[in-house]
Amino acid sequence: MRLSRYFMPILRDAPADAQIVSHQLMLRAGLIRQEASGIYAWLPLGLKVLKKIEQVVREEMNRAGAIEILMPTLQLADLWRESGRYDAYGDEMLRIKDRHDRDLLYGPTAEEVVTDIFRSYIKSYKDLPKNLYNIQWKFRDERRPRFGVMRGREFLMKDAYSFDVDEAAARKSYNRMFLAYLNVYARLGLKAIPVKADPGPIGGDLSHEFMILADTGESEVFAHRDLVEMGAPGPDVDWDGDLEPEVARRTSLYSASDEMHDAARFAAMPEDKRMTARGIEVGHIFYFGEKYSKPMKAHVTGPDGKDAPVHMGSYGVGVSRLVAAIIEASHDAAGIIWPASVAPFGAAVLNLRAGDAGCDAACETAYKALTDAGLDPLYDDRDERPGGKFAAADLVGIPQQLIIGPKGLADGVVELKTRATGERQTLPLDAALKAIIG
Ligand code: 5CA
Repeated sequence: MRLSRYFMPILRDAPADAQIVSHQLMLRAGLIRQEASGIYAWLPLGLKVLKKIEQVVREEMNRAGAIEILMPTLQLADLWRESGRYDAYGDEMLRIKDRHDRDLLYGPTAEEVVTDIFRSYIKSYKDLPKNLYNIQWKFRDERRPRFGVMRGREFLMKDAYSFDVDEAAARKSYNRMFLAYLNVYARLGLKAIPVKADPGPIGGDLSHEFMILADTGESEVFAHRDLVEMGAPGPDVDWDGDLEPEVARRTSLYSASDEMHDAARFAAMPEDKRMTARGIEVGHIFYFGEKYSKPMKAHVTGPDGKDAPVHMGSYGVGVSRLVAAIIEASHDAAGIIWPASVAPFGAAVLNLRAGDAGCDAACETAYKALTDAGLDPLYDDRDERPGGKFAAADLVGIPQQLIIGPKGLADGVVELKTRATGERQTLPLDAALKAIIG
């Protein structure tokens, strides 16, 4: 992409009402624009990152055996009357009437819709387990939308729903998602810890939240220090095998959100292992058995020939919140430092004297080579001061920056800057391209 033709509206100053660094940087780097309280337009750069996060989530869901569908944003109130949640959900639900005076709502989650789909087609335990997921916009009329997309009203969620014949099988589905989630966050360059959580209005009795540690997090987290360093299981998990030991290795170490905190158990741990921190909740998983399948009559015939409600769990990832969470975890005074897996552009070419024949030719060569290598480079071909170009590339967080100017070219060299470390190397263009492309 040539920056002179792109749409990347950079702001010199963050609007005064942006309180946390990720919100400030998302506005300054031109990732989002607020359209209404808690409702945002995604500008080109923000959309690119959002799509990349979405794709990582999708790949890890598919790997763990989940199947993608797409459910509508607007749902029938009658389905929620069946489950008993229509009145219980309260003011967070945006309620709408259509021209036939029928009650609709903008889905805050999709347990009812997916249960309705399931019960229409699946009647036998032989078709289980199933895990259906979608990546779709949700709406919750939050009392205090704040921190930009961190707590929005309209937000993008990946929500998966598992269906099993009994509790033991449902536990296996839960374990698959538990480990798949750790892989998602690791691929996004994040250290996420699972903490025992309160199921809240989703219901059920087994639940974990996944927390990114950051001072600006809205939740308080208590955990065993070793859990932070334990890392993800990696892609080679045998998803059909027994995952209980791998999950138990993590859940046996103490961790809890403030609602579930057991101060006595925490105090019993060695002092140097006790960690109290702030966390950003980037995922939440639940096992709730028959809570929806019973009232909504989503039954399957078991091996004994008897009909019984299916056992369900649901599994959410805050996809749009993750854009902000990654920035909270990875930035410096100059701007965002994207992990390569979600960077909006893989590399930048900075032309320090646009219009100079030598600079233009070298930049075009670099731009073509990086494009051909699939790096999706951003070429800053604007007629701008070098300082402005350096600042823009650092602010929007391009991982590898190729700096090409007349002085260097006279000596046969260019500069290669790595955003994360600030390290600069001076080398011939060919060698620099090789270093980026590999
Ligand atoms: N039905 C379940 C799981 S599919 C569910 O709705 N879970 S949830 O309420 O915990 O939401 C899942 C994830 O969505 C949360 O972990 C959080 O990362 C994200 N999320 C929830 N509310 C918001 C919000 N207002 N703004 C941005 N992200 C949110």
